[in-house]
Amino acid sequence: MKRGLFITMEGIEGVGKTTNLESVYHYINSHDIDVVITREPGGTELGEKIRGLLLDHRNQNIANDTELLLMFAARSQHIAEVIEPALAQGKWVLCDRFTDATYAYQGGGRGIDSQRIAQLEQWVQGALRPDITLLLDAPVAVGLARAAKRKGEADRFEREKQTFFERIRSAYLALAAQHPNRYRVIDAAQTLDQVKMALETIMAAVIKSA
Ligand code: Z5A
Repeated sequence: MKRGLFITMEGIEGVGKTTNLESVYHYINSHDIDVVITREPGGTELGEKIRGLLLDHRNQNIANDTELLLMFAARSQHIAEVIEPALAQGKWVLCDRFTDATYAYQGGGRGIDSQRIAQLEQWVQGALRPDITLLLDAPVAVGLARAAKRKGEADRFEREKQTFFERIRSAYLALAAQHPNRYRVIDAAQTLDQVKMALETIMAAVIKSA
């Protein structure tokens, strides 16, 4: 059986990942492709518990390395329980964030050496890497303004300063430049309809060449 395609969606806070992931999911599904939608940190019962620890703003003293290791602990379970089995069955996997978020947030944002992240990536994932990464890119002020309109308490990451998110955006753009074959960068400052159209154009080409 042909292995499925592993597609990830990335971007800073509030750029529209969750909103657009749904439409990408429906677009792929409408082409008779079996696709699993999931997210990180999380995606499994255990992973969602780890997500709760990571996002809880009351956990103010989480050390940077602890945060990094918790991301990879959740990811390890996610790969074993959800991602690998689906890909092996020929299903496509559409994931809201993956290891590029670790390079961007824990690397760019927190300042952890990317070599250390690469070691964990190798250990936890072996050869598993996304086939396609959709990067929704917008100025930090745009993402934060959109996120601010949502109801509810800000989580531990959302309470960070604008400069934290500027470093993350730069890290994402550097990753896109480093992996031009895998990355598709979409201007997420456009209207929702324009972003949706751009994503559908990209996905049409991906489906055609799959
Ligand atoms: N994290 C990490 O540090 N390291 C890792 O390895 C991983 C994750 C995997 C949780 O992720 C946190 O985990 C995340 C990074 C960290 N923290 N932060 N920040 P998450 O993905 O669940 O959380 P998030 O980035 O905060 O997602 P989000 O805030 O839900 O943003 P979003 O999904 O990109 O945005 P959205 O909810 O789809 O849209 C926000 C609002 O804007 C909403 O009202 C939309 O209707 C509106 N919107 C969206 N697009 C548009 C356009 N084009 N025009 C106008 N309005 C729009």
